[in-house]
Amino acid sequence: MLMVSEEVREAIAARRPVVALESTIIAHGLPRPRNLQVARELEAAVRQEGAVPATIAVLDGRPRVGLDEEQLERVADEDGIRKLGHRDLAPAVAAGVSGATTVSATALLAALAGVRVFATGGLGGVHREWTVTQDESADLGLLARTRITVVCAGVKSILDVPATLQRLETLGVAVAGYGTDRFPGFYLSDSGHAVDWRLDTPGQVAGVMRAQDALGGPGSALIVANPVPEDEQLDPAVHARVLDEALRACAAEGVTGQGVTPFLLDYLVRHTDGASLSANLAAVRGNVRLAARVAAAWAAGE
Ligand code: PSU
Ligand code: MN
Repeated sequence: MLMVSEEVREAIAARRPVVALESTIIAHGLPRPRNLQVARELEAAVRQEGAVPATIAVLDGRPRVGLDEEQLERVADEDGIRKLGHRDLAPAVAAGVSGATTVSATALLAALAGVRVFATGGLGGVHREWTVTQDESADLGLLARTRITVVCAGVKSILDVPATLQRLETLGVAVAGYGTDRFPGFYLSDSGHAVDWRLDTPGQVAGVMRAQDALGGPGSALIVANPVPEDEQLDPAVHARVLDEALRACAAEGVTGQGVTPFLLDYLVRHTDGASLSANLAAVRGNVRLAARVAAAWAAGE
C-alpha cells in the first residue's frame, strides 16, 4: 500500500538520517513555476546536511514516501492536484487520484513508513473567526496522536496564534522554541507569544525524542518551532496591514474550508511584492536544514 522509495527504504533500514517533506506547500502553498525549484532546492538542502529527503504525496492512488524527479514535477505542475489531509487518504487511494499531502497526511504517512523527523513551513491551526466557522486544521488533532518531530516556523500567522497554542496545550502536544523562548510567527521571527520549553542544539532535540520513547504514553508529536532569522523576516508593519486586507478579501469572496489557507497565502504573496514569499522560503529553508541535523543527531543516538 505505502510505496517507500528504494533510497528512503535503505536509509531507514540502515538507521541513516531521513527527513520527511510535505507536498501541499509545493502544490498549493507556493506560486508556479517557483514551486518546483523550491521543491528541488529543499531536497538538495536535506542532502547537503547528510540526510535523505522523503517528499510525500499520493500519486494515482498510491501514497508515496520519497519521490523521483518526475514524480516531484507532477506534484508541482499537475493541474487539479488535490489537497489531502489525513482523512482524505483512504478516499484518494480508493479513487486512484493524485494529491498533495498536508502536514496531517504527511506526518501520518511518514510515521507509518518509520520516518521520525519532518520539516515544513508553518503548521495549520485555529483560524481567526473560529467561533463562527469552527475552522481548526486537522494538523493539530493528528499531531496529538502521532509520534513525530515536526520542525516548523510556528503556525501560519494568518491563524489565531494564541488560540492555536492553547489547543496544542489542551491536546497535549509538546512545543519547544529552537534557540528562543518565543513562539515564532512564520513570516515573523516572533509571534508575540512565549513557549514553555527551549532547545538549543539538535542533540537536545534528539534527547527529548528519546525521552518521549522512554516514557511511553500517548504517541504525540514534538513541535520544534524554529524562527526565521530576523533579517529575513517580513516587515511586521507590512505583515499586519496586508494580512488584515487578506482576511477581509477572503470573507468578501466567501472562501471557506480547504480553500482558506491557499487563498490567504497567495494574497500575501501578490500584495507584498514577493516579500512574503522570500520570508516564507527563508523559514522553510532554515527548517529543512535544522530537521536534517536533528535527524542526524537522532540517528547517531546523540
Ligand atoms: N505552511 C505553508 N504553506 C502551506 C501549508 C503550511 O507555509 O501551504 C499547508 C500545510 O500543508 C498545512 C496546511 O498542513 O497548509 C493546512 O491547511 P488547512 O488550514 O486547510 O488545514
Ligand atoms: Mn481548515
